[in-house]
Amino acid sequence: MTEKTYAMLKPDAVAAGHIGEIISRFENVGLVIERMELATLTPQQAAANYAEHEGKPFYEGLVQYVTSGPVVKLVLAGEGAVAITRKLMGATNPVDALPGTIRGDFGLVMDANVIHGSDSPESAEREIAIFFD
Ligand code: IDP
Ligand code: MG
Repeated sequence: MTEKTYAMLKPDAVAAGHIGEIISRFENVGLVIERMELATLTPQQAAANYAEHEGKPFYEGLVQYVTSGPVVKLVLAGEGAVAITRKLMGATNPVDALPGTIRGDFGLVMDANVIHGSDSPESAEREIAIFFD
């Protein structure tokens, strides 16, 4: 069965006008865009997506950030979609993300790190259910 992952261009990427450039990278490697929607997350959706981080010092700021403006929600499909997407994204902190990765090329600070991607097939299934019918 073809693997699916959930990816999301965060508000800083959308505000900066980088939707096309970022989505091209997924298309370039052959991932298929199965679902795509521009929307502003509800606090409930943000909290559900980041439930594992509740209570951490950055949690409140993270929920504020991801609900601060429109995001692009994506379901990407293809062999190894979860790992390939994480590889294209780069390290969580743009300071550590290599040039050529999405966070390395479009991000500067951890507080606005451009993109989210599921970290496992199980997370992907859970996250797709949060964001798509
Ligand atoms: P990931 O997005 O690479 O999977 P996680 O550790 O799951 O990284 O963290 C989720 C998100 O929380 C990050 O993408 C980032 O937006 C935010 N975040 C994580 N750690 C910090 C931090 O120390 N300061 C500010 N934001 C953070
Ligand atoms: Mg994560």
